[in-house]
Amino acid sequence: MAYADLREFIRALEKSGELKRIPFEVDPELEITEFADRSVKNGGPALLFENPKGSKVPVLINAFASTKRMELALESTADDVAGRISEFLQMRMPEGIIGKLKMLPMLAEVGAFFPKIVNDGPCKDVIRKKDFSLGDFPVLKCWPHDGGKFITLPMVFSKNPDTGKRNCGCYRMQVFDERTTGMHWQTHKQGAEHYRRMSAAGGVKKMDVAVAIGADPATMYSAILPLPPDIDEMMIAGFLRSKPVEMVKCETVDLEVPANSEIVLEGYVELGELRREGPFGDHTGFYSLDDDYPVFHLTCVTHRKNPVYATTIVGPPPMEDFYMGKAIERIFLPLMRLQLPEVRDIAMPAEGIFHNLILVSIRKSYPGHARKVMHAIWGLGQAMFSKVIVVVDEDVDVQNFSEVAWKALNNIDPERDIQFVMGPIDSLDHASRLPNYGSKMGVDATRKWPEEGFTRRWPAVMRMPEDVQKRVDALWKKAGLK
Ligand SMILES: Cc1cc2nc3c(=O)[nH]c(=O)nc-3n(C[C@H](O)[C@H](O)[C@H](O)COP(=O)(O)O)c2cc1C
Ligand SMILES: [Mn+2]
Repeated sequence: MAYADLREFIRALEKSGELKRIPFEVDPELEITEFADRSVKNGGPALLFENPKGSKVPVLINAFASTKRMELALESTADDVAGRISEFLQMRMPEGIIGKLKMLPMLAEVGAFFPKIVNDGPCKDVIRKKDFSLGDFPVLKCWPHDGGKFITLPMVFSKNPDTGKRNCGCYRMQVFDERTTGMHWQTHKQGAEHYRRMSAAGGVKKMDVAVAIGADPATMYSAILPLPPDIDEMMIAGFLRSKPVEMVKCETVDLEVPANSEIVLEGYVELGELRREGPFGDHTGFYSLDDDYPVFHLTCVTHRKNPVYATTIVGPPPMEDFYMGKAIERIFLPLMRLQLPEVRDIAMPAEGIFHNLILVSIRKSYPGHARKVMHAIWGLGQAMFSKVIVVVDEDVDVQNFSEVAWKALNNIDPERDIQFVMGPIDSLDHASRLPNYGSKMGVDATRKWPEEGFTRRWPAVMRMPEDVQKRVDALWKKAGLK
């Protein structure tokens, strides 16, 4: 059964022993970060701060910060979600009337994922068009050198002016004052694309934006998914929760938001207006330096009665976003394999913070195959940011990082097997020669073939035969070894 809202998810976390309530006062300035950081690194629970200093609104953090909690959020393992996606992708119209009839319920299920517009919802419990202030909410100052307080887990809604399609992305927002924030959509993201298109079209000065904070977990999670442009995150959220997301119209802008949202900020981004944003202690584990980004002006705040403020912190890995990203790795594998069936598995180790390192195992079928896969990944949506791609043969378990390091390092002749390319780089990369543009490296750590010019012999990995292992099992005990 899909969670109706964030509260139902909080209750589920609590019932599973995955949530700790903190009843006493804790400061949203730095102290909550220290709590959240320690908890995630010690395998601790999600935290609900019931009495954050300076606000009546409780703070929820680390709600997705473990494999178990991601499973609770998605009501299934990420692998099962991947399995459901594979099933849908393989769905073909069977032959004959009976077969077609059997398909109908499945097709109906697909239709049932589309978001539904409803007239009212809990996010409209309180509507404030005049007397509202971001100061009412316990927005965190996350790290000591941060430029201010940041809303870190928002669902930012905007519309593609050319197609009318909705987008929802998670882009942090620095609080500038009671009614103004930054809008940190990086240049490659859909919010930034909508902004560019509206600016280019001319005629209007403002871009409508609505921000929802806190909703049922599948809807919140959909905001970070690297979906192709114009694919509605709310439809994918409906698929994830097997129930349509109910959307309700905003009061002051031409957009809809999830009806079950805890807090909604309505407003606009003025085209052409930029303001210094940052620094911000980022998910790279380094501060992102300050830079110019668009400005979000609030026109209205709506919220539930007794809202909960959902947030996260990022920092030296692993943090909450690692677990969210790990589920993305699993869920998107079948989609990647649609284009690249030779890919057996992929892994993004925490230390690689997603875009710095991707390990890929392939079934190699022709000369240069590993390089083809690298280029394909560099051409695949947000995987374009992959700074280092290591490609190994299918007998290497990419989830076992020590095996990858061992075999890959043995298999390469560096000068021969490294591929450098230039291209788009993640906005958070602080080492690239220019912002958003720099070099990437592919490592072909597959076994080399004669067709690739390798004519020496290739040795086998040594392994003890099973019968020897079994004999020694018995002798081992006999020797009194443990
Ligand atoms: C906690 C968290 C914070 C994020 N902050 C930002 C951000 O400030 N700016 C940004 O462009 N992407 C940020 N992202 C990544 C985007 O949410 C992600 O790339 C998403 O796929 C963008 O959606 P879009 O393709 O619809 O633009 C963040 C992700 C997470 C998990
Ligand atoms: Mn999107």
